[in-house]
Amino acid sequence: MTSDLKQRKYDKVFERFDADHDGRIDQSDITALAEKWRQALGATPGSPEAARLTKLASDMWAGVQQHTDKDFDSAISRDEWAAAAEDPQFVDKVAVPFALAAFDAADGDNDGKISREEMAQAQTQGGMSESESEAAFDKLDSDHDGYVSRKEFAAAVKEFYLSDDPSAAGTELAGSL
Ligand SMILES: [Ca+2]
Ligand SMILES: [Ca+2]
Ligand SMILES: [Ca+2]
Ligand SMILES: [Ca+2]
Repeated sequence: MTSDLKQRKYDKVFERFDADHDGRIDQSDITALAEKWRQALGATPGSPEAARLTKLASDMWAGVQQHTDKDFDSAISRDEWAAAAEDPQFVDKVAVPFALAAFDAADGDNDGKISREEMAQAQTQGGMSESESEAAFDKLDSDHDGYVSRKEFAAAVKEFYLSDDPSAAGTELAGSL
């Protein structure tokens, strides 16, 4: 049973990834996603950092398609997305990998953690204000060690998808990555 809040969250995520708004997520949207990350993080086109972001996006896309693209047309339709969202494995197999790719993109120094600076750079370029980015960081850094770990981030993503509480930490992600 999918609540209205969950349905809205799933719809919002679909719309975020469907960059050209044609109602399907396909390779062109993933290319646009990698380009958005590249601009947000200030990587030069053709640089190793830009190549790293492109690879992150395509690896994630390959994994996500396996669990969503049931008719093998290399695109996720809204119906396929809605069907996948009903699968108990959706969060682990689709939503978390999608979100962790964005996490790894923001982790510019590749130490497996997001510092306050890395978060600010990724998010303020993405349209978040500095204070919104600070607030999101504080919620995500649940052990308050000054870094958001992959584990903390994955936990927040799961909370975002599975919780019906609009004030849960993961809900911050809806306005961020
Ligand atoms: Ca599209
Ligand atoms: Ca399809
Ligand atoms: Ca880092
Ligand atoms: Ca932490």
